[in-house]
Amino acid sequence: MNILLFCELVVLFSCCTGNQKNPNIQDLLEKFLKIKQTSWKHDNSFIKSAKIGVLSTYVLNGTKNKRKYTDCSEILRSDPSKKKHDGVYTIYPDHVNKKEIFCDMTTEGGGWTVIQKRIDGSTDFYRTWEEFKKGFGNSSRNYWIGNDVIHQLTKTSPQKLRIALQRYSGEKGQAEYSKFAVGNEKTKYKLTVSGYSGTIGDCLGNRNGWKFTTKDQDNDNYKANCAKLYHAAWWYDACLATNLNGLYAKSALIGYKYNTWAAWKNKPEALRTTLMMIRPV
Ligand SMILES: [Ca+2]
Repeated sequence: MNILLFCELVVLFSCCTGNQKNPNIQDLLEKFLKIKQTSWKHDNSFIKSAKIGVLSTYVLNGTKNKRKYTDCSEILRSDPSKKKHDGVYTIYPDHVNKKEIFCDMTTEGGGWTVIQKRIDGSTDFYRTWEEFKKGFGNSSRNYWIGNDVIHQLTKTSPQKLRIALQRYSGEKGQAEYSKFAVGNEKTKYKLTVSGYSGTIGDCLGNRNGWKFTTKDQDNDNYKANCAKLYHAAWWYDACLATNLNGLYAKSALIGYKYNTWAAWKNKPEALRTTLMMIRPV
Protein backbone atom coordinates (compact mmCIF):
# COMPACT_ATOMS: atom_id res chain seq x y z
CA MET A 1 0.00 0.00 0.00
CA ASN A 2 1.43 3.40 -0.90
CA ILE A 3 1.76 6.25 1.58
CA LEU A 4 -1.01 8.35 0.05
CA LEU A 5 -3.48 5.49 0.18
CA PHE A 6 -2.51 4.77 3.76
CA CYS A 7 -3.11 8.40 4.76
CA GLU A 8 -6.50 8.42 3.11
CA LEU A 9 -7.43 5.24 4.93
CA VAL A 10 -6.36 6.80 8.21
CA VAL A 11 -8.73 9.71 7.48
CA LEU A 12 -11.52 7.24 6.79
CA PHE A 13 -10.89 5.31 9.98
CA SER A 14 -10.72 8.47 12.05
CA CYS A 15 -14.52 8.77 11.77
CA CYS A 16 -14.90 5.49 13.50
CA THR A 17 -14.50 4.61 17.17
CA GLY A 18 -14.97 1.46 19.14
CA ASN A 19 -15.01 -2.11 17.97
CA GLN A 20 -17.70 -2.28 15.35
CA LYS A 21 -18.75 -2.82 11.78
CA ASN A 22 -19.41 0.64 10.43
CA PRO A 23 -21.65 0.81 7.33
CA ASN A 24 -20.51 4.36 6.52
CA ILE A 25 -16.88 3.30 6.52
CA GLN A 26 -17.82 0.31 4.39
CA ASP A 27 -19.49 2.56 1.77
CA LEU A 28 -16.61 4.99 1.77
CA LEU A 29 -14.10 2.21 1.36
CA GLU A 30 -16.05 0.65 -1.44
CA LYS A 31 -16.10 3.93 -3.38
CA PHE A 32 -12.51 4.64 -2.51
CA LEU A 33 -11.25 1.29 -3.77
CA LYS A 34 -13.32 1.56 -6.95
CA ILE A 35 -11.79 4.94 -7.81
CA LYS A 36 -8.26 3.92 -6.89
CA GLN A 37 -8.46 0.53 -8.59
CA THR A 38 -6.24 -0.93 -5.96
CA SER A 39 -6.13 -3.50 -3.26
CA TRP A 40 -5.10 -3.28 0.37
CA LYS A 41 -4.55 -5.34 3.43
CA HIS A 42 -5.23 -4.66 7.07
CA ASP A 43 -4.61 -7.03 9.95
CA ASN A 44 -7.99 -6.51 11.57
CA SER A 45 -10.01 -6.13 8.41
CA PHE A 46 -11.49 -8.44 5.84
CA ILE A 47 -12.74 -7.94 2.31
CA LYS A 48 -15.11 -10.32 0.60
CA SER A 49 -15.43 -10.57 -3.15
CA ALA A 50 -18.79 -8.88 -3.64
CA LYS A 51 -19.06 -6.67 -0.60
CA ILE A 52 -16.48 -4.86 1.37
CA GLY A 53 -16.68 -5.30 5.08
CA VAL A 54 -14.51 -3.54 7.55
CA LEU A 55 -13.90 -4.63 11.08
CA SER A 56 -11.28 -2.74 12.96
CA THR A 57 -10.24 -2.50 16.56
CA TYR A 58 -9.56 0.81 18.26
CA VAL A 59 -8.32 1.54 21.72
CA LEU A 60 -9.80 4.51 23.53
CA ASN A 61 -7.30 6.17 25.82
CA GLY A 62 -8.48 8.14 28.82
CA THR A 63 -8.48 8.38 32.58
CA LYS A 64 -10.68 5.89 34.35
CA ASN A 65 -12.87 7.66 36.88
CA LYS A 66 -12.30 6.53 40.47
CA ARG A 67 -15.52 5.08 41.83
CA LYS A 68 -17.33 7.28 44.30
CA TYR A 69 -18.55 5.21 47.24
CA THR A 70 -21.50 6.53 49.23
CA ASP A 71 -20.67 4.76 52.51
CA CYS A 72 -18.33 2.32 54.27
CA SER A 73 -20.45 -0.73 53.41
CA GLU A 74 -19.96 -0.04 49.69
CA ILE A 75 -16.21 0.32 50.16
CA LEU A 76 -16.03 -3.04 51.93
CA ARG A 77 -18.26 -4.78 49.39
CA SER A 78 -16.13 -3.50 46.55
CA ASP A 79 -12.85 -4.41 48.26
CA PRO A 80 -13.22 -7.24 50.83
CA SER A 81 -9.50 -6.92 51.69
CA LYS A 82 -10.48 -3.80 53.71
CA LYS A 83 -12.09 -6.07 56.29
CA LYS A 84 -10.63 -5.42 59.75
CA HIS A 85 -8.91 -2.26 58.44
CA ASP A 86 -10.66 0.39 60.52
CA GLY A 87 -9.67 3.92 59.61
CA VAL A 88 -10.37 7.09 57.69
CA TYR A 89 -11.88 6.65 54.22
CA THR A 90 -13.39 8.99 51.62
CA ILE A 91 -17.07 8.74 50.74
CA TYR A 92 -19.45 10.73 48.52
CA PRO A 93 -22.81 10.44 50.33
CA ASP A 94 -24.67 12.38 47.60
CA HIS A 95 -22.34 11.11 44.82
CA VAL A 96 -20.87 14.63 44.48
CA ASN A 97 -19.52 16.06 47.71
CA LYS A 98 -16.53 14.44 49.34
CA LYS A 99 -16.43 13.53 53.03
CA GLU A 100 -13.56 12.10 55.08
CA ILE A 101 -15.03 9.73 57.64
CA PHE A 102 -14.09 6.82 59.87
CA CYS A 103 -15.10 3.30 58.84
CA ASP A 104 -15.43 0.44 61.31
CA MET A 105 -14.47 -2.52 59.13
CA THR A 106 -14.29 -4.98 62.04
CA THR A 107 -17.42 -5.03 64.22
CA GLU A 108 -19.81 -7.81 63.22
CA GLY A 109 -18.41 -8.04 59.68
CA GLY A 110 -17.58 -4.34 59.33
CA GLY A 111 -18.86 -1.84 56.79
CA TRP A 112 -20.08 0.64 59.42
CA THR A 113 -20.10 4.35 58.61
CA VAL A 114 -19.27 6.21 61.81
CA ILE A 115 -21.52 9.26 62.21
CA GLN A 116 -20.25 10.30 65.63
CA LYS A 117 -16.92 9.52 67.26
CA ARG A 118 -15.48 10.75 70.55
CA ILE A 119 -12.29 9.47 72.08
CA ASP A 120 -11.00 12.51 73.97
CA GLY A 121 -11.90 16.07 74.84
CA SER A 122 -9.92 17.80 72.08
CA THR A 123 -13.01 18.75 70.03
CA ASP A 124 -15.72 21.08 71.29
CA PHE A 125 -19.20 19.62 70.66
CA TYR A 126 -21.13 22.64 71.92
CA ARG A 127 -21.85 23.95 68.41
CA THR A 128 -24.42 25.78 66.31
CA TRP A 129 -27.19 24.46 64.07
CA GLU A 130 -25.09 25.21 61.00
CA GLU A 131 -22.10 23.33 62.39
CA PHE A 132 -24.18 20.26 63.23
CA LYS A 133 -25.78 20.51 59.79
CA LYS A 134 -22.44 20.45 57.98
CA GLY A 135 -20.43 18.36 60.44
CA PHE A 136 -17.23 19.20 62.32
CA GLY A 137 -14.17 17.72 63.95
CA ASN A 138 -11.37 15.42 62.90
CA SER A 139 -12.39 12.12 61.30
CA SER A 140 -9.61 10.13 62.97
CA ARG A 141 -10.43 11.37 66.48
CA ASN A 142 -13.62 13.26 67.39
CA TYR A 143 -16.31 14.32 64.94
CA TRP A 144 -19.96 14.71 64.00
CA ILE A 145 -20.49 13.68 60.39
CA GLY A 146 -23.21 16.29 59.77
CA ASN A 147 -27.01 16.10 59.90
CA ASP A 148 -27.35 16.56 56.13
CA VAL A 149 -25.08 13.57 55.57
CA ILE A 150 -26.99 11.44 58.11
CA HIS A 151 -30.20 12.31 56.28
CA GLN A 152 -28.61 11.52 52.91
CA LEU A 153 -27.31 8.14 54.11
CA THR A 154 -30.55 7.08 55.79
CA LYS A 155 -33.03 8.23 53.14
CA THR A 156 -31.89 5.97 50.32
CA SER A 157 -31.84 2.57 52.03
CA PRO A 158 -32.96 1.24 55.44
CA GLN A 159 -30.19 1.54 58.01
CA LYS A 160 -29.47 0.20 61.42
CA LEU A 161 -27.72 2.18 64.12
CA ARG A 162 -25.09 0.84 66.46
CA ILE A 163 -23.92 2.72 69.52
CA ALA A 164 -20.69 1.53 71.12
CA LEU A 165 -19.65 3.02 74.46
CA GLN A 166 -16.80 2.69 76.89
CA ARG A 167 -16.74 3.78 80.55
CA TYR A 168 -13.71 5.15 82.35
CA SER A 169 -13.55 1.78 84.14
CA GLY A 170 -12.78 0.19 80.74
CA GLU A 171 -16.12 -1.60 80.54
CA LYS A 172 -17.65 -1.67 77.06
CA GLY A 173 -21.27 -1.87 76.02
CA GLN A 174 -23.40 -1.46 72.93
CA ALA A 175 -26.88 -0.91 71.63
CA GLU A 176 -28.25 -1.68 68.21
CA TYR A 177 -31.41 -0.28 66.63
CA SER A 178 -32.75 -2.21 63.65
CA LYS A 179 -34.32 0.93 62.19
CA PHE A 180 -32.77 4.38 62.06
CA ALA A 181 -33.48 7.39 59.87
CA VAL A 182 -33.18 11.15 60.08
CA GLY A 183 -35.35 13.55 58.09
CA ASN A 184 -34.10 16.55 56.14
CA GLU A 185 -33.51 20.05 57.50
CA LYS A 186 -37.12 21.08 56.80
CA THR A 187 -38.28 18.44 59.31
CA LYS A 188 -35.60 19.70 61.75
CA TYR A 189 -33.80 16.39 61.20
CA LYS A 190 -36.65 14.40 62.69
CA LEU A 191 -35.54 11.13 64.24
CA THR A 192 -36.99 7.70 63.51
CA VAL A 193 -35.50 4.90 65.59
CA SER A 194 -36.74 1.53 66.83
CA GLY A 195 -35.84 -2.12 67.35
CA TYR A 196 -33.47 -1.93 70.34
CA SER A 197 -31.17 -4.78 71.35
CA GLY A 198 -27.99 -4.56 73.39
CA THR A 199 -26.28 -4.34 76.78
CA ILE A 200 -26.62 -0.67 77.75
CA GLY A 201 -30.39 -0.18 77.92
CA ASP A 202 -32.64 1.75 75.59
CA CYS A 203 -32.28 5.53 75.71
CA LEU A 204 -33.60 6.20 72.21
CA GLY A 205 -36.65 3.97 71.85
CA ASN A 206 -38.99 6.77 72.87
CA ARG A 207 -37.26 9.38 70.71
CA ASN A 208 -39.38 8.75 67.61
CA GLY A 209 -40.39 11.95 65.93
CA TRP A 210 -38.26 14.24 68.08
CA LYS A 211 -36.46 17.06 66.33
CA PHE A 212 -32.86 18.18 66.61
CA THR A 213 -32.08 21.08 68.91
CA THR A 214 -28.92 23.17 69.13
CA LYS A 215 -28.01 26.10 71.35
CA ASP A 216 -29.21 28.49 68.62
CA GLN A 217 -32.28 26.57 67.45
CA ASP A 218 -34.83 25.26 69.96
CA ASN A 219 -37.04 22.48 68.54
CA ASP A 220 -37.56 20.51 71.77
CA ASN A 221 -40.64 20.10 73.94
CA TYR A 222 -39.38 21.90 77.02
CA LYS A 223 -40.03 25.53 77.92
CA ALA A 224 -36.31 26.32 77.85
CA ASN A 225 -33.70 25.21 75.30
CA CYS A 226 -32.48 21.68 76.26
CA ALA A 227 -29.27 22.12 74.25
CA LYS A 228 -28.34 25.17 76.33
CA LEU A 229 -29.36 23.49 79.59
CA TYR A 230 -27.29 20.38 78.86
CA HIS A 231 -24.41 21.89 76.91
CA ALA A 232 -24.85 19.87 73.72
CA ALA A 233 -27.12 19.30 70.70
CA TRP A 234 -29.43 16.34 70.32
CA TRP A 235 -32.90 14.99 69.57
CA TYR A 236 -34.34 16.30 72.84
CA ASP A 237 -37.86 15.95 74.18
CA ALA A 238 -38.17 17.58 77.62
CA CYS A 239 -35.31 16.89 77.85
CA LEU A 240 -33.19 13.71 77.80
CA ALA A 241 -32.08 10.22 78.80
CA THR A 242 -28.86 10.39 76.80
CA ASN A 243 -26.59 13.22 75.76
CA LEU A 244 -23.83 11.74 73.60
CA ASN A 245 -22.80 15.17 72.27
CA GLY A 246 -22.49 16.52 75.81
CA LEU A 247 -19.48 17.91 77.60
CA TYR A 248 -16.41 15.66 77.65
CA ALA A 249 -15.53 15.21 81.32
CA LYS A 250 -12.17 13.35 81.24
CA SER A 251 -13.38 11.26 84.23
CA ALA A 252 -16.57 9.46 85.29
CA LEU A 253 -18.40 12.55 86.54
CA ILE A 254 -22.15 12.38 87.03
CA GLY A 255 -24.49 14.82 85.31
CA TYR A 256 -26.72 15.05 82.27
CA LYS A 257 -24.59 17.79 80.72
CA TYR A 258 -21.84 15.20 80.10
CA ASN A 259 -21.69 12.70 77.24
CA THR A 260 -23.80 10.09 78.91
CA TRP A 261 -26.19 7.17 78.35
CA ALA A 262 -28.12 7.08 81.61
CA ALA A 263 -29.91 3.76 81.06
CA TRP A 264 -26.64 1.82 81.20
CA LYS A 265 -25.83 2.29 84.91
CA ASN A 266 -29.05 4.04 85.90
CA LYS A 267 -27.10 7.26 86.34
CA PRO A 268 -25.82 9.92 83.93
CA GLU A 269 -22.17 8.94 84.07
CA ALA A 270 -19.71 10.65 81.69
CA LEU A 271 -18.20 8.22 79.17
CA ARG A 272 -14.65 7.82 77.91
CA THR A 273 -15.49 6.91 74.30
CA THR A 274 -18.64 6.98 72.22
CA LEU A 275 -19.29 5.79 68.69
CA MET A 276 -22.47 6.04 66.65
CA MET A 277 -22.37 4.16 63.38
CA ILE A 278 -24.80 3.03 60.69
CA ARG A 279 -24.95 0.24 58.12
CA PRO A 280 -27.57 -0.76 55.56
CA VAL A 281 -29.93 -3.43 56.88
CA1 LIG B 1 -37.64 24.37 74.23
